[in-house]
This record gives sequence, structure tokens and C-alpha cells, in this order.
Amino acid sequence: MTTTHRFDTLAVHAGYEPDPATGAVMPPIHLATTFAQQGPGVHRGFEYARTDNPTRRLLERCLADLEGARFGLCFSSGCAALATVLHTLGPGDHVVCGDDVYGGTHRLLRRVMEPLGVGADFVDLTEPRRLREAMTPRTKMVWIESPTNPLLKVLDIAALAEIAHAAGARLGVDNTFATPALQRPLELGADLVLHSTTKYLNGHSDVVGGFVATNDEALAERLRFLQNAIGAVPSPFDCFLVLRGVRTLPVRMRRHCESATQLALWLAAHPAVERVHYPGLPSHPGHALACRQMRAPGGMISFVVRGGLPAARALLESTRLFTCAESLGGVESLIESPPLMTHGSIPAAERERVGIVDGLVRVSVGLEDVDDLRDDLAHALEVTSRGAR
Ligand code: P1T
Repeated sequence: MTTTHRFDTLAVHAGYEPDPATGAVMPPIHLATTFAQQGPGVHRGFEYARTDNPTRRLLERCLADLEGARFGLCFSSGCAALATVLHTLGPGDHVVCGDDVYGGTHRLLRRVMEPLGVGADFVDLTEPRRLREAMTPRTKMVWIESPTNPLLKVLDIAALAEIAHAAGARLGVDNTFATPALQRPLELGADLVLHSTTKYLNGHSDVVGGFVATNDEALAERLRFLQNAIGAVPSPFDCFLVLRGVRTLPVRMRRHCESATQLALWLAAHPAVERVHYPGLPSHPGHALACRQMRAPGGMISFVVRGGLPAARALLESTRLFTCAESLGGVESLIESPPLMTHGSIPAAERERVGIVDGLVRVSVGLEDVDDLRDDLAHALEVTSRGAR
């Protein structure tokens, strides 16, 4: 098995060969917390399970291969992964972050890192030149999502990498929404790629986890040190589950994308819907860039319902198949209100400036029959608009 295989093959095989001792085609889950040493410091590569663990090592290799990376590190959540990455920075350093990011990313920068002396500015980076304007001599990191959460903006990763590098900063890309099945940021010039493996990579809504990959050896070494020192590592069982989930990632992503495209087109023509954000729609401002940068537009859609917050609330209370819940990327379809739920930790004025309006609703399109999903939204939108009349 080599990394020259095509993506679908890699997804099935990366990181693991049948066990030479037993022939087992799936790896064992190594639950041991400590490993016997022949003498102090003399061992087979494993000492203590926070530092390294055979099941985690398999997943790290697998996910790094999928991102086309030399190095990969797993964490206990996406937020833990980002917190560890941000600890490569110190007082006086500055981050330029895309203005539309997961609420927890915003919270980590504003309320955890800023009091520690790491400044952050949140900037709309859909026009790459805005990055040049926002960079200061102290900017060490540019942090983006593409597509963004929740507005599905598409950012030009290659152009932003060039600008960041010219000023001596690193570009980190949160690739949670796209997954490596659709987009590989390191190949576009990013220095770091991050995932909440809680989402599509695991894909079954039963693990919270995070992952970071890089090709920069010195950075990987620093992250390895911080991973052990901070200790926000995943359990071996969770690593096994993510490894298992990843095997079907390309198949799942194809279906997520097909169904989301159909639903986005249908929503865009619905009278109760004011506006649809989906990179697969030709009317989306980032559509051409998405066609260049991504293999397909993804399984996430957000849209604005007419009638503001009361209408959004009624919609979330009226779906039967779409479950009202945070998170995304699982086999089941979810619906949520960013201002009330995932992005509630961002101050209202800042949310409004970014465009996270009260009527915004986000859906994670699952693997159910797309006609059932459309019928469910049709029924719920009918109930919602009846209430508004
Ligand atoms: O939940 P956790 O595994 O810690 O991952 C945080 C995170 C990081 N990056 C992106 C793009 C994310 O969407 C998330 C988590 N997001 C949700 C829970 C959500 O519903 O948007």
C-alpha cells in the first residue's frame, strides 16, 4: 500500500496492512496505558499512552496519508487540536482569522488566547487582498475555514497561502466541511490542516475528536511536544472508530454532495426561502473557485427563511426527519440555528456584521433518501409560512 494510490483506495487501506501475526484485516484496539521497557528508556517505540499509542498512531498515519501530509497528530476534539496549534504562538503574536468560522474557534481566539497575549482580528477573506491589509508585523498565523461555517463562503487557499508566506506567516486551514475527499489544502500551499474528526471523517456521530496535519517537520515536532505536554489526546477506542468511519468516507461524501446539490436547488426556488448559501449553486459568489479548488461542493447548506428568528425556530420545531441538533457530517440529517446554537457564543453585533442573520438555518444533509429529505423540508416550510401568515 503506497500513498500513490487513488483517494478511494487510500481511504480503504491507508495506515493499516493485515496484522502479520494474526492476519486480522482490522486493527486491534490497544487499551494499555503503559508499555513494558526492557530497561529504563529501552522500549519498542511506545512508553506511555498519552505520549503515543499504537491505535492512535495508525489513525494518525491514515489521516496524514489522506491529506497528502508527512505528519499527522490526533486530539480529543477539534477544539483541542486548535488549542494545541495556537500554543505554538506566544504573547505579542497576532492571528488573522476568517470572519466566518465555527463559534468555538472564535471563542478560543477571543476568550482564551487573547487574555494570554495572542491578538486576533476577524476579517472577510473572500477577497484575498484583504489579508494583505490585515497583516501586521506580528502576524504569525492566518486561520481559515473553506467552505466556512455557517455561511459556506469559499476562500482562495492558494492565494491566501502566498500572501501569508510573503509576510512570514503560516496558513492553517480547517478542512472539516470539505474533508480530504473534496479538497487537500496542503497541496494548495497551506502549512497546516485541521479537522474536527467528530464530523465527516468519523461520520457516524459517535466520536468527538480532532486532527492536525503538516509537511513541516519542525512544526510537527513542536506539535508532538505540545500534544504530549497539554495531553488533549483521544482514546484508543475513539481512534478505532474514526479509522473505521474513514473507510467509507469517499462513498459517503459522494452521496452527501449529490443530495445537498438537489436540495439546494430546490430550496433556492422555494417562496419561503430568502437566500441559499451552497457553493454548488452557480449563483454562489464562490462557485467558480469551488469548481477549481474542490472536487465537489460538500454536504452542508445554509439558508435564510423569510420571517427571521420566529420562522427559523418554527422550522426547526417542524421537521420530522431532520433532527434539530448541533454538529454535522453524520449519516443522519441535522438542522440547526447558528445564531441560537453553534454560533451563540459570538456577540450579536459581530454575528450580524458577518451576515449570520436571525433567519439563518444550517442543514447537514445526511444519507437518507433525498426525496424523503425534500418532503420533510417542504412540510416544515409549509408549517412555518402558515404560522407567519
Ligand atoms: O466539536 P469539536 O470536535 O471540538 O470541533 C470543533 C469544530 C472545529 N471546526 C469546525 C469547522 C467545526 O464545525 C467544529 C465543530 N462544529 C460544530 C459542533 C457545529 O455544529 O458547527
